[in-house]
Amino acid sequence: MEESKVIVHGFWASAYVYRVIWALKLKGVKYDYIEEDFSNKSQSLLEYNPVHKKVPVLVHGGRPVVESSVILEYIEETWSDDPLTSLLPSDAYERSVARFWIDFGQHVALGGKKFFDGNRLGLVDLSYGWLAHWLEPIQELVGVKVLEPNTLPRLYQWTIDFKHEPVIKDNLPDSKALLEHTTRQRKKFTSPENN
Ligand SMILES: N[C@@H](CCC(=O)N[C@@H](CS)C(=O)NCC(=O)O)C(=O)O
Repeated sequence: MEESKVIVHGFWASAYVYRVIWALKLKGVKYDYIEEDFSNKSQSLLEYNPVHKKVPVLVHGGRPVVESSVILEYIEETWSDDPLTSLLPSDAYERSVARFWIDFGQHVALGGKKFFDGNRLGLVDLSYGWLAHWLEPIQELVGVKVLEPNTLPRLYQWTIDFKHEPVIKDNLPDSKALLEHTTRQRKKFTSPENN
């Protein structure tokens, strides 16, 4: 195994996987991608992530890293030479604030900034990235819009700015396919066999 080879095991509709893809692209790290079939997971996925058996898995030089938030930190620490591609603030206190928000899970406080850490995308933005694309099909399916310019203007604007960034725009699953996938998932979870 080549020491620096990077492989991502993913699934096309997974927002967790896209976090990792966006971080690698922002860092300019080349990687191979392996699409997983959940009904027939690859032997390597089962070996690399025996506890959860989930994607994303990042394999670097033959060693697996699992859990998207852990992978994001690993990417940030491993490809740290160029300060222009850093995804966390340089100041330790600011980093702790960024990590608080990554951990917090739900919030709308962006202050006056375009992205969570100012004008450039960082790990906090990538963590919330699912809101910008994966919430749409959910809203469409349930017929309720929670993220609207008049209800959550800052967060709404953030989703626009986020999806406008080239790395993000070029790396998103197709909206129509995602809606179909979400519809299938909903049917599966609400079918009587699951209750
Ligand atoms: N906490 C995990 C969640 C990953 C996750 O839920 N992955 C889903 C795809 S979105 C998966 O691999 N599902 C396959 C399965 O449940 O069998 C992370 O952040 O990486």
